[in-house]
This record gives sequence, C-alpha cells and structure tokens, in this order.
Amino acid sequence: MQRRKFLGLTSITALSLIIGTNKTQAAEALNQALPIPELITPTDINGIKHFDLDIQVAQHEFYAGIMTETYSISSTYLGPTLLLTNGDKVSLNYTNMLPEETTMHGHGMHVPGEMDGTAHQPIAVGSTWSAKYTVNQRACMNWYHPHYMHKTAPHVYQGLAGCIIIEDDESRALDVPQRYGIDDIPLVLQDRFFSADKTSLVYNPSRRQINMGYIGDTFIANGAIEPTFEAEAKELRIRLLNGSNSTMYNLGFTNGKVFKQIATDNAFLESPVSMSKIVLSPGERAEIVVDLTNDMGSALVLKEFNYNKTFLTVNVSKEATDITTTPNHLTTLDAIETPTVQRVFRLGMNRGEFTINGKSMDMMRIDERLKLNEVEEWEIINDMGMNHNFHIHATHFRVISRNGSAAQVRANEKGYKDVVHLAGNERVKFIVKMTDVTADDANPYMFHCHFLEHEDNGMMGQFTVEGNTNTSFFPSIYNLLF
Ligand SMILES: [Cu+2]
Repeated sequence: MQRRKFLGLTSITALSLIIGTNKTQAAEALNQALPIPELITPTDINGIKHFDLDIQVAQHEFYAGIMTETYSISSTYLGPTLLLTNGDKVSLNYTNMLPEETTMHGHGMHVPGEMDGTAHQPIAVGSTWSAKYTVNQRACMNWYHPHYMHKTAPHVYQGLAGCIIIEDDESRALDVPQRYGIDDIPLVLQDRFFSADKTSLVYNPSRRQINMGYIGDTFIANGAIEPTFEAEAKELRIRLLNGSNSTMYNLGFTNGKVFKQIATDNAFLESPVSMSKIVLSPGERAEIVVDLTNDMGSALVLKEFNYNKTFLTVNVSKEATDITTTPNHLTTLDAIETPTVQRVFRLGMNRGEFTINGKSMDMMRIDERLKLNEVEEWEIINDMGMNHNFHIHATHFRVISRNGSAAQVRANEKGYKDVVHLAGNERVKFIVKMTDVTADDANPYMFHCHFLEHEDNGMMGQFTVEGNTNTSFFPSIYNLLF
C-alpha cells in the first residue's frame, strides 16, 4: 500500500522515499531501563533554595542511534524532579534558551498569581524568570510545564514538563515507599508522533485531532519507549502523571494485578483505594502502590488499555532492602464545607472555538472574581459529546457530585483534586475555597480544560482572588528576602 503512492513520482524521488521508508522500519526503540528524572540539588542562598533550570533545545535518543530534536529543561527530554518540603522558601529560576518565548507554570502549586507562570509571566528569549514562594501545601506530586497563550500544547509536546514532589512531616512518617528511584518512582506518561526518520517530534494536529485528541502512535514513559524497571520484591510506589496533550489513559497491569491508589492530585487519600485499572485524563496524577513481595522473578507489564499500548515492564529482580507496609489510614483531609457562592461553567464550542460559558479565552478579560476564604460550589457542565476535563490553578477542590449524584463520585476522586474529568455530556460539582494567596487583574489565575488542544483553542478563563493575605506569602514583601 505504502509503495503505491510512489508510482507518480520520478524514480529518484521514489527511490529516496523508499530508502527513507526502509530506514524507518529499521529504527528500533532503544532497549533501555526506565529513565528516572534527576533529583537536582538546590543552592541554598540565605535560607532560600534556588533551583536553576535551563529551558533549551536538545537532542534525545528515543530510538537506538538516532537523535531526536526536543525541547527540555536541563536535560535532553522533560526536566529534573524538584523535591520540595512543605515550608521551604524556594526560587525556581527558569532561563529561556529556546528560540521563542515561553512560560513555566507550577501545576498544582499553591502560589500567588504573579508566581503562577502563566501567559501573564512570559520568559523572553535569553532571560530568566523566577517563581519565588514559600511551599504551603500537603505532600503530593505536582508538575511544571509551559502555559503560553496558544502554544502550551506544542511546547509541552516538544518535551517541556517535569515533576515537583512535595514532602511534609506526615508523608515522611508514613510507612509507604519513599526511596526515590528505588521503590518510589515518578512516571510521566505521554504519546507522540515522530517524523519518518525519527529525528523530530511531529506536532501538526488536524481539526478533528484538535477536537477528539492528538493521540500519538508511540507511547512513552519518562521519555522512553517501552522501558523496563528493575524492582525490589516489595511494595513499589509509582507516581503516575498523565502528561499527554489530550489522551485518556486507562492503565493497569496485563496480569490484572490489583494495586492501591494512595494519593490524588494534591494529597494522600484518607485510605488507599484498591483497583486493577485506573483512568487518568490529561494533567491528572495518581500515586499507586503495587505489592511485589511475592513476585520475585516475574515481569509485570503496565499497559494502556484504550489504545492497547505498553508503557513499562517492571522486572521484579531485586531482594527487598527495606520493607514498607502501607497503612490503611494515610491522612485526614479537611471537612468539606458548606458553600455560600455558586458558579456554573458550561464547556462548549462557538464558531470553531472552544468556550467556557460561551466565551473563548481572552487574556484581557477577567471572567470571575473570587474572595479569599469564601467557600464556593462550582458546577461544570460538559455540553459537548466529547471528553473534557477542568483544572483550577493554585488550589485544590473536592468533588461532591457527578451527574447530580453523590454516589457517582468515584472512591478515588474523593481526595484533593485539581483536575476532574468529564466524559461527554457529564456534569460535576465541586467545592473550592481560595486560601492564603491572591491574584489581581494583572496576574490572574486560570481555569481551563487540560486537553491542551482545547486549552490552546479557547477553553480557558481567568479569575482573580481578593482579600488580605498572610504577608509571608505576599511576594512584593517576600521579595525583600531574595
Ligand atoms: Cu476539553
């Protein structure tokens, strides 16, 4: 079939294309161990942890012997893991060495508007922008990625994303796996299209793909194609991130092995939830613990079942060097409060542009004005027949109903979330309260669909938060510390 296309071409062109095709067939995925993103050591300056990060053009080996051009953060694809402790004073210093402007947003980070890293805080070519704040939230895994107007999707696609692990006293005291790279691993799940010669990542979605998902034919984990991880015969904690642009992942082990979800986007669950499949929409995180104690010598395949792809093979090949026994009680979450404000957000489309409440994103328009410490109920209504999700910056929410029913809220979405999935024509209600940090008209927060093609094509809005903050989190005063 492929060759028929060449019939009308000159023989030389056809020959070169055929050679190109053969070369493509010869390209083999690098047979490799799962890359574990580096944990970089910050520089302590006057009690502030400085992380220096270079956003750059790079070359990454996905296929044996072939270098693929990427964007990355102080790496060859993706970026290092930033390990933060609740209460840390940090300065994430991003230097833009790309040939174009970008931004770097801390997804899930509870920070003031001017430190949020959205399109309102662009990083000019050759310049450095710093996100400075005091970490003030529970243990979880967040992530950093660009948030540039109309270009979030292509920038993330080229490789710009990294994990932020937050620890606190409670997480450190829990008997859960927490040896990074040994029994506690981040897993950034993505899918990509490569050029025929594998030297570049191809971002060129059609109108249909913008709507229905730009779903690559090659699935990657931490920037590797079907890598393997050598695990100890004990509990293994995997911090899953759906880092794709717009793909729903339905994950599980091919042997049906049951695992426990211990954390949602922004915190531990109160108790682990047992499951054999987990669905994650773009931007969502889930920490799972799989008990490999009795699996010595076996290989477990972590698979994506919607598209029948392998993400990772876990070889249980090492004796346990430190036993953990994940407890049945993990944390106590704050009680869900009674709302005093209601808002409705309808996800739709108008003249080819995605909309929220009939409006496409406008950086000059503030869509909602919130007050600090006011308890709000937001209803998100998906007016379309396609998948969407909904993400709010700088905070977490608690889902209280799905399609009008509290019983339809899944056991594993009862924790702190910052992204919630809505299948076609679904609706969700959640309770949200902004605390500690504010955002003004010049540096507002955003809410949006995290299917990046939808976000880039209008499905996003902006909100401010007004009120008196604790000055220790207020950057203009806090900046004096730097
Ligand atoms: Cu969407």
